[in-house]
Amino acid sequence: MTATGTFTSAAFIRSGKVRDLYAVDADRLLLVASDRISAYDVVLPTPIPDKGKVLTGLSRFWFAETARIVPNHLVATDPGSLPPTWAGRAAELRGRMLLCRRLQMLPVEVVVRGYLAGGGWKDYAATGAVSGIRLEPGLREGDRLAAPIFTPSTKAESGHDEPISFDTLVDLLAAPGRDAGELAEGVRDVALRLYAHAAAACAGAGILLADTKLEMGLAGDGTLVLADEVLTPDSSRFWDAAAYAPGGPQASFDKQYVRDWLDRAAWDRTDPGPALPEDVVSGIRARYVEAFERITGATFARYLEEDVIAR
Ligand code: Q0Z
Repeated sequence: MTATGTFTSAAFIRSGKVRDLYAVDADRLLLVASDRISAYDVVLPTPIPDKGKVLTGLSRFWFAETARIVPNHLVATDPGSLPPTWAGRAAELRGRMLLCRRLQMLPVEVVVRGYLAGGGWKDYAATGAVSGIRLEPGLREGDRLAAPIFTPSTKAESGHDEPISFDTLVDLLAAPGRDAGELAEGVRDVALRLYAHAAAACAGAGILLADTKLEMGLAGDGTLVLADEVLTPDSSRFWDAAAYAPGGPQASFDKQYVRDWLDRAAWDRTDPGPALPEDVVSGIRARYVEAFERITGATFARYLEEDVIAR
């Protein structure tokens, strides 16, 4: 029984579809973005090289961009800032890790929509409202909303998140000695300001930010903090402005290439998905890299180089 082995196995908390979470110490967590890709809710057996680094690079970009709007959980990105027990994993972590402050996570998904897509479109089509917000009649799938809307949802352990009204959000945020109404208003205000800032930045890069799912938590002193990954293609819908054609489903900037290939592969969308051929893998990788480069204005090669130099 080595100290290293003991710590490493004790540190693992859980895996999401495409990310892994570890405990570093009492007040810090490590988020590691893998190269796994999911499509139609199934994790495919073929990884996309550098996908985890692209998404981590985008989160890092947005944390820096939005720090004036809301504090965030990011502590460090350099493997050298981890305790010595992690030294053997530095190479695999570089560029894809986020060392974070451990927060008391809010038990909801914080969603903002600027366009009608996905679950928002389904709810509107069925009821004329999304998360209890009644929208003007006659909207089509993919239409831009007159103003972005805050549409929180539950955090489902399995299956899909359910939309909730603002009043239900207040109920879910209730805790002794806390003004849940004020907290919910703070969450909504920060979420709408984050969306407005990011949508404007994306628009300048020819990308429409259709919607985004954020996670927030509370620091020990009660401060609202932005957490998890932010404004990545896995947490947001990015559309190519040049191809925008409302009145039906929009092509996803990053995933359309894999979805189009899967649609032709006659796969029934049950686990396991089919292995991806090499040319499809490189095509998907190129889309992720293009999203990174358009949004950040930096080359992905430069991101990788800068990350080799420990900072
Ligand atoms: C994020 C998740 C992942 C699976 C917990 N700063 C924080 N403080 C407390 N908890 C979290 C965070 Cl980011 C936290 N998740 C989501 C991430 C794999 C699930 F990498 N869970």
